[in-house]
Amino acid sequence: MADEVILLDFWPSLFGMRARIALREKGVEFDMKEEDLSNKSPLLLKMNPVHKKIPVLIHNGKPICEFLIMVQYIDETWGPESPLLPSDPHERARAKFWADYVDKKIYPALRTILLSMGEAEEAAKKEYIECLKVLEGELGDKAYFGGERFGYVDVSLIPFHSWFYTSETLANFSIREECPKLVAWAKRCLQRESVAKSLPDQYKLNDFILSSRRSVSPNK
Ligand SMILES: N[C@@H](CCC(=O)N[C@@H](CS)C(=O)NCC(=O)O)C(=O)O
Repeated sequence: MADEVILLDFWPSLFGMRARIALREKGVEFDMKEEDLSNKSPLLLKMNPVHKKIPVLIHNGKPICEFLIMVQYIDETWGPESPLLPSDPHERARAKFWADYVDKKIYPALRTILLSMGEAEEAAKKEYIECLKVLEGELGDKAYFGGERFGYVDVSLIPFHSWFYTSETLANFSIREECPKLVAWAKRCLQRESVAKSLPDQYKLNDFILSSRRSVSPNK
């Protein structure tokens, strides 16, 4: 019997995009079920009763939650010929370190840029650019973070590309000027079908973010 693979997702979600990319890199066919996060479905509440968050991967009826855990599961279950995590333990630890850096540093700075104004926004913008530069230093002259092969750190970071336009216009800076190598890397990633198919249009996303932002913060 063929595998049944369902992804509970929400189109603007950075974490959802990561899951889509990882599955597509492995050539896994899946059914993407769009969630309304203001009115979560009984299936989401049943499959992720602890965090109640997307993405949730449901493989033959069994849920896998939290992206880091999910990507390891995907890597171990499908497409051994195209691994996302390195097989060498030290290289694997290094990839996890940088993906963790993206979650701990880039994600919170981006959220602050989107939700705040004035000094807090300025500080977050500075932090965001500094952290992107640190990542650019780690990338160096390599094609991808892991070298020649697209992998875990690339999957974790590339969804931020679809939010670049909004963060640049809100905080008034140019990522191209600040981090040219990172922009070239993003262009390379976007040539991959797995990425191009999984990232939403940046202008559609911008409209969505601005309207959500107005409902969260009436001053903006
Ligand atoms: N740590 C989680 C984060 C997932 C996450 O933050 N999901 C958000 C959408 S981007 C969500 O479902 N939010 C709904 C909520 O918090 O109620 C992961 O790695 O998968």
